[in-house]
Amino acid sequence: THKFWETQPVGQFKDIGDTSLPEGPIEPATPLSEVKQEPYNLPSVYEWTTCDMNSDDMCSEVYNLLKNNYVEDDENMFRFNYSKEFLRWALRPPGYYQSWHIGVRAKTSKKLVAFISGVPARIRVRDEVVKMAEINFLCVHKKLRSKRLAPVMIKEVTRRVHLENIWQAAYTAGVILPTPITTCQYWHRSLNPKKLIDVGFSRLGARMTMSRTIKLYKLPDAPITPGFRKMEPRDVPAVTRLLRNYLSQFGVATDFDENDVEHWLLPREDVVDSYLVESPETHDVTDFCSFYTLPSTILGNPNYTTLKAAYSYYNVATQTSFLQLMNDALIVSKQKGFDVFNALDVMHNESFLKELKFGPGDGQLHYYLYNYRLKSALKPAELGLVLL
Ligand code: NHW
Ligand code: EN5
Repeated sequence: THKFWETQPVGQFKDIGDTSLPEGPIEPATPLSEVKQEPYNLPSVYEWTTCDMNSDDMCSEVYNLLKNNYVEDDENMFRFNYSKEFLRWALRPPGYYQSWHIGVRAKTSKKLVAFISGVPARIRVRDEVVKMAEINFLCVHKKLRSKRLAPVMIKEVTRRVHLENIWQAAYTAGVILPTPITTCQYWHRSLNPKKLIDVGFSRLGARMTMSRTIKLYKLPDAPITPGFRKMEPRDVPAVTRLLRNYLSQFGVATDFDENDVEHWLLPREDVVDSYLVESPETHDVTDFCSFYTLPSTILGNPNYTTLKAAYSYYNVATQTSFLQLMNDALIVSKQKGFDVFNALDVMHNESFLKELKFGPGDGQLHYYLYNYRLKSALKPAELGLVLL
């Protein structure tokens, strides 16, 4: 039933619960000379292209493919609309490989019809830090679906990752594949309830009026915590220490160094926002929160075209309560014009979701590792990794 995935070095459904299998790589690394040197064959009407995300034209082509063909919710009411600046950020972290930004074109028209990408990352699994690729933005044009193009693209990105002597990968999907390391729930906090209801993102609760609903979700105009401010370049060392210490408690987590923190967490307008609490007494950085900007196109609504969503990224509370810290994140995101604040039940997020009036969504996010077996699945709260 998974003709492709059954052939891949991933945890298989039949092996779930088999404690005799060891934790770690499923297949050993091979000498680079044994990695296939030529690209996989595509159906003859298509050709491979490497996408130079530094080029405005290439970046626009990828942007437009995704804008029109990427992930939708189960009722096809919303479609992710990652911005060009977001894609540039997501695809060019420290040490990125242009060869991992892989497009497929129609030979005759040269139109970009499919895309898949990888970026390098260090991910810690238990006690071991593993060099991996984070695979994202797999997309095949709507008119070319179900032709088995995706397996060829996955094999090609795998080959190019292997050429850099990297043998593991991490990825997420809304669909169940063999086999998740954990399954997370999406939660949503309304910031602009009237619009969310008007566009069908949420519904008026039972025995609720619009004005009661608006009142329910009202937030203060400015953050409450003394010393709460935007992160700046000078904060990179302190934020890195805070985050590394926090993430060390999770079974699977990203291993951020200062370069990573500078790239992934320094604020970039309309891409990523980071705030911290600087103690007014000691000037220590004691708490941190961040979120990224990912709008969705609202499909077929006469009054609105885009839903502005913030997604919880990495958060650490040591002196401020998690509740107050994330309430301040909600306050600043509301001030920035977001309609909704989304979060997964990863890390310690459970501790604030219900109290801050998040509600569970209809979507789940499954996390996967390629060529790395875990003895057993994790709880979402044991995961210290957020993919974009
Ligand atoms: S998840 C978002 C994926 N993209 C979308 O959902 C966009 C809308 N959908 C599409 O564009 C984040 C197409 O439906 C896609 C499939 C392209 C999804 N992951 O070509 P066929 C990511 O980007 C399997 C993995 O006929 P299609 C993460 C499916 O199970 N596999 O289908 C990406 C079946 O295999 P099976 C997926 O609908 C991670 C086969 O594809 C999948 O025209 C990639 C059917 O192919 C998904 N999301 O195109 C893996 N969706 O065995 C990275 C379907 O069941 C692995 N399939 O027969 C690591 C690689 C690096 C390793 C390095 C050491
Ligand atoms: C990852 N890099 O289904 C890419 N989103 O709940 C792949 N639902 O927005 C990941 N269906 O529940 C793909 N409103 C997986 C996600 C795909 C997108 C997706 C879900 C996540 C979503 C919304 C809208 C549903 C529209 C109809 C939803 C309810 C909100 C409500 C607010 C008030 C309190 C209760 C909840």
